[in-house]
Amino acid sequence: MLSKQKIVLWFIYSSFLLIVNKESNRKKADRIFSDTNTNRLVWRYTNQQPIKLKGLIFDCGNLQFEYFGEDETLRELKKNISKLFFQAKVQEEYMAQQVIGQGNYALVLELQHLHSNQRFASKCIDKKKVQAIEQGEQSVQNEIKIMRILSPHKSLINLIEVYEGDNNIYLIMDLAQGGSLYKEMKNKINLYNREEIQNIMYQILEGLQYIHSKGIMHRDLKPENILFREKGNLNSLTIADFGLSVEIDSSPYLYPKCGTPGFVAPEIANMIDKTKPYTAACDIFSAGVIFHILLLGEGLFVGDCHQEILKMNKEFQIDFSKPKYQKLDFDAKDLLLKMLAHNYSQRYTSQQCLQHPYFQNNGSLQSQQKIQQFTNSQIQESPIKDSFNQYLQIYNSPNQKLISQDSKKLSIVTRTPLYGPKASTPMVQNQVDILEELSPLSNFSLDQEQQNSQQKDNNQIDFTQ
Ligand SMILES: Nc1ncnc2c1ncn2[C@@H]1O[C@H](COP(=O)(O)OP(=O)(O)O)[C@@H](O)[C@H]1O
Ligand SMILES: *[C@@H]1O[C@H](CO)[C@@H](O)[C@H](O)[C@H]1NC(C)=O
Ligand SMILES: *[C@@H]1O[C@H](CO)[C@@H](O)[C@H](O)[C@H]1NC(C)=O
Ligand SMILES: *[C@@H]1O[C@H](CO)[C@@H](O)[C@H](O)[C@H]1NC(C)=O
Ligand SMILES: CC(=O)N[C@H]1CO[C@H](CO)[C@@H](O)[C@@H]1O
Repeated sequence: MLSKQKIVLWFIYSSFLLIVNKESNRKKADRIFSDTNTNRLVWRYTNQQPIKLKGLIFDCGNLQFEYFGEDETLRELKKNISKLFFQAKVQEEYMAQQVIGQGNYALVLELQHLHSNQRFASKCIDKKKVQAIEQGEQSVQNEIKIMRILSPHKSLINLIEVYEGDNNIYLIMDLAQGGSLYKEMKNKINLYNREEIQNIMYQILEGLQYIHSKGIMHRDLKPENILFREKGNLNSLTIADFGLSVEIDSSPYLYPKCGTPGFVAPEIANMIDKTKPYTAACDIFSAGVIFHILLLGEGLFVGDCHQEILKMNKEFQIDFSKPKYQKLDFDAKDLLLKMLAHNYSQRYTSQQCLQHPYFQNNGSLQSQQKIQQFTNSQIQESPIKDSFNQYLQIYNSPNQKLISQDSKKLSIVTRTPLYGPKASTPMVQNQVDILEELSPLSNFSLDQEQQNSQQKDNNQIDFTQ
């Protein structure tokens, strides 16, 4: 019985792969936005508690599969094909808990997985809002594609699966419960000590090494996009937000000139020919700016507004002979300069950075295993604490992202601040407009169609039409 079922499953799985391959020759595998309701997987559930999987329906062109099986096997199948398909009816698998973040066209929620009770994050992307943005659909498709290439890896926020409802796309991801590096820096009352900086930078560089090894560049590395999996654990760092990530060899890139003022590499900020490829070295520059903030408590380019910061950024107004840099120890300064090299071909790679004496020095690898509390840092109040906070205040005022199709200038697209003064977390139930598809599951029942199909024999495939 079981082996027969395995054979049938194998058959379904191979058919999926066949269809996907055929589809990708003809069209994109995931036809999101356009032609909704096709190419989606609809799972069927039992109506007993706890709810179990009992089958699936898959529409593709004029083929329709219907399959019934055991929960355990279907779970395995679900995992196997979650990288290939958009699924329907997110509310049957997840229950919304609370809002944890917000972007211009996406709301990030904490979800509870009904099957495992595990917590996840979901980026809920409003399809209509995305469609109104230049190349918006393409950008969402790209984000999903990149996350699928990269997942799973410990240094990154992984994409688990994707759902599509009538109004939203749901990217189900690992939940980072420790907030962002940005938030962490804002709450910090003194500068980081050497060990903390080594820890943070080592993990960022490890993440980048992996991303770059997959032929991808992040392009928007900054403290807001560095998250911690666990509260109070500096060693649980992960890289998030692949919204601007692209494949390095896919030039001309989607949004060729993009990044954040103060973090964007000079070769991107000053780019004239938007069809010209650039390299993963742009991420090293941004990581170098983060390193700079951690070491000195202020940004590399300090200005009164984003326009001013961007101008300094483009003109590369840096003077490493300033007294503040003399205070740095040799290794730290050396690594900093190698990461911030103006000429991208002279910038260190992530691999070179990880092997730099700065990390070999004083047991940095050992310290990675150690769990550190953010709060009880040993070092004394720093005299440059004020500049640390000053930088963060400037930086806090409107959070902006650069996206420009025009190669002559970098236009700034303003986004909702991610970490403004935090309003009390809105209850999910009140976000009806955005969350109509993801209401807390209080009321699950099988619809008529499902009840009818329940009578059918198990282990069967229907090809209709
Ligand atoms: N996996 C996650 N776990 C916890 N919080 C997250 C997660 N993903 C995003 N967030 C929160 O939501 C915010 C917005 O998400 P992000 O992916 O950066 O969206 P956008 O690209 O619109 O800025 C993040 O800054 C972070 O605070
Ligand atoms: C899932 O994938 C694994 C590895 O490719 C395979 O061994 C297994 O049989 C698959 N299971 C199902 C139910 O498709
Ligand atoms: C950048 O560095 C490379 C390698 O060292 C060198 O060949 C190139 O001329 C440099 N470019 C500029 C603009 O200095
Ligand atoms: C279940 O749904 C019905 C209608 O959709 C509603 O009237 C009822 O209050 C719901 N019950 C619960 C427990 O939420
Ligand atoms: C492992 C190691 O070498 N630890 C040393 C790090 O540096 C401090 C002083 O800065 C020493 O006290 C530790 O022994």
